[in-house]
Amino acid sequence: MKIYDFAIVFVLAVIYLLQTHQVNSASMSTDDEPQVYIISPENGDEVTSPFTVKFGSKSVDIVAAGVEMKNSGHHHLLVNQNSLPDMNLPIPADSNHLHFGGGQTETVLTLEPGVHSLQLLLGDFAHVPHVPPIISEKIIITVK
Ligand SMILES: [Cu+2]
Repeated sequence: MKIYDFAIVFVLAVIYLLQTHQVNSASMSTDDEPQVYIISPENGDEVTSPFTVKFGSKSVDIVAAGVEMKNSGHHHLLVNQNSLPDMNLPIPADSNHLHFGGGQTETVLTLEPGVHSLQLLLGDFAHVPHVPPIISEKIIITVK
């Protein structure tokens, strides 16, 4: 009888541990993962220059460049890039790699009429992408 009771407790404990583990891993992969995304314009939008680009973020703090803080960074907007910059080096600074080192969460862009791509990449205090990189979906817009 005692062995039987022990077996039931053991089985219940295993079921409890399995359920707890499943709940934890599910919440980690969805809610806690740092993310950046372009709020507007939306993929496929037609816009007129100049237009505002709004940056969104989740589970990461947006701070100014030079501020060394855990789980933080500043936005970089990649304009018309078919390949990503070297993830081990500071993100280049040019007209196709725009830095928002003041911790800005939006900008006003002027682009030539035509089709353009926009993508956000977060950089740390030294402008280096995180490991793993925190990068948005790439959106395609048309400037009229
Ligand atoms: Cu930067």
